Amino acid sequence: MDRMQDIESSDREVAEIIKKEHNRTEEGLEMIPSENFVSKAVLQAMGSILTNKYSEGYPRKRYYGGNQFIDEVETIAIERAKKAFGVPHANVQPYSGSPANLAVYAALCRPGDVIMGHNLPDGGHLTHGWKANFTGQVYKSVPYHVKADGYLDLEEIRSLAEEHKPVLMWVGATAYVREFPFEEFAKIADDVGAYLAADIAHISGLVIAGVHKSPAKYAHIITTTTHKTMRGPRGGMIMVTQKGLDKDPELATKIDRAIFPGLQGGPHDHTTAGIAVALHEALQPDFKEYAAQVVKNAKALAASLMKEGIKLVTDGTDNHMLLIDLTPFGKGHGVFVQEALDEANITTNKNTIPAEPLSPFYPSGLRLGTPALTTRGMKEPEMEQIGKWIATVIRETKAYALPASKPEIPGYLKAFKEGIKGNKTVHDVRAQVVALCKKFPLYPEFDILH
Ligand code: DSN
Repeated sequence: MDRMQDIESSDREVAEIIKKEHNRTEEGLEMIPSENFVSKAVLQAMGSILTNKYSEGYPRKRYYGGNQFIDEVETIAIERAKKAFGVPHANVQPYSGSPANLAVYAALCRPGDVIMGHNLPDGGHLTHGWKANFTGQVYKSVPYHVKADGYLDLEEIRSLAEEHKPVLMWVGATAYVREFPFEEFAKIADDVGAYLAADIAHISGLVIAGVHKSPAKYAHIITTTTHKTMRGPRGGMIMVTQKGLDKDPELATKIDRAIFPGLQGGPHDHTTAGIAVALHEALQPDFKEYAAQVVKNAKALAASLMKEGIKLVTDGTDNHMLLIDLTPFGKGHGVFVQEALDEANITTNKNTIPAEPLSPFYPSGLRLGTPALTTRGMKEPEMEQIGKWIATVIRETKAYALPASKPEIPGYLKAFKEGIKGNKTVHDVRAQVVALCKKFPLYPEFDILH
């Protein structure tokens, strides 16, 4: 596949950057739980001429001519989304997860309405009402939390909902490692008359494959990105469930209008094609195996890390993700570990933990996951080894501690980065990581670049 020939001759600078990123992904372990590697078929759809078209509106109701084939591709994507999630209505036009969530507000809430969502430092998402986000400023946001053990605090959620009577409640998060109790959320939302929106961005691939409970019976609306466990292009979708239509027969129309003309202009038709291809892949039997392996791998990685004495929030995982509690190494230690793992070609992200003792900027945890490694074909034996490497690198950071005085932090981190760059143990891990990655090539046809 000579995907890069033209760009190589026409724009060497950008071609070189893509080549460097390709090398980084081939030779490293991509463990950010919201990332994945798409198939060549999805890449081809994304790189297709469908990027050239304008198609404001919806199938057979467009504001531009020449949309007969765009109608076909959007209709296929919609039908596949409905089948994959068992819902009567799907909108595949949101540019990504955040715009999808904003459309839910635009459809259901007025400025000043009460909304409830999972608190950001407890693992929630910006668009679920965080104070620095538009949704925390325009609506009256009442955040709910997880308990000290890392599990959702359903008692608190019920009591806040009864007290504040939200118009809209979110269930879903970006750093929650246990199964979402959709049924319990639905009981609370129904009791207070709220709409329940399930943001399943992280777990949508697991839901399609049946390895995580589906919210379709419990929520009124489901939003998702398409590029995490679903393994499609970067994009978003909003689904309206039968329960949603029973509560409000106009709900599908409200959602569609909120996306267009409410928030967006022309949909990205090449992305729509990529989403259609990814949904087709996700509906195949081998995707079930893939998703089941993602979870098995996460559990194997959790076991390996815990055997090495590393503390995990909730002592394990039900899904694709793990959250390491680094407080035994010091508050804010996630900063050091993310950097040290980068040096070992293991890509993760620092993250807050429940009852975070410091801040989202200097968090005390590390978030990691298995979707991308599983796409490469790695299984339990590799997870056990990777757990040992991660624990080794974490231990190499134990002499470092964030200075109590904030102005001293940047200088200290600079010195740390230099120190870790020269660390022999971390470099030994990197050499072993590269050797492992060579056994699981990703896009070998891109060798044209080398
Ligand atoms: N950035 C996403 C994640 O990493 O979970 C959330 O939007």
